[in-house]
Amino acid sequence: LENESTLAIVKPDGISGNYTSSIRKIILESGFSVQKELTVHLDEDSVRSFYDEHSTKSFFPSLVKYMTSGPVLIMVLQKVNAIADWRALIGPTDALKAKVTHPHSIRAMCGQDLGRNCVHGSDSHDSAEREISFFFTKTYPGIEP
Ligand code: YYY
Ligand code: MG
Repeated sequence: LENESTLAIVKPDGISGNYTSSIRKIILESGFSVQKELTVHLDEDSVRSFYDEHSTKSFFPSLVKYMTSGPVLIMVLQKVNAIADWRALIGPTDALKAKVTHPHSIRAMCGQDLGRNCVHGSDSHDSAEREISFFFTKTYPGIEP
């Protein structure tokens, strides 16, 4: 069993709703270490590029608007099985459904609905690698790696 890294984001509603410390507590109590973190107000081009896989979906404009509506906290989390375990902790995409089916999940705690679900988690090993390098490289503007 080897350590694995995944990308977590506390989205704008998570920050503005003051859920950051609760989320960080859950992260640490669940055995993750926070390898890297940065708080940044993403611009539209960054969000479009980060969520490129969804660029043709009808919800894309609202996703871009939401993700640029305020600062986000971006973290690299590490533990054994980090990718699947973080996805399990955050719960299903639709926070309204999460409140019913996964009431102890992070999205149930701080999300509002399908779009505004307060946290992100990489969904696979390939996504985790892409997403971590997206933010934590010298090419991302304004970030000191
Ligand atoms: O990986 P996850 O965040 O759980 O969901 P995705 O299907 O990758 O969608 C990314 C993001 O887009 C989701 O967190 C909320 C938003 N979204 C939406 O607003 N409406 C949808 N029907 C699906 C996703
Ligand atoms: Mg996804």
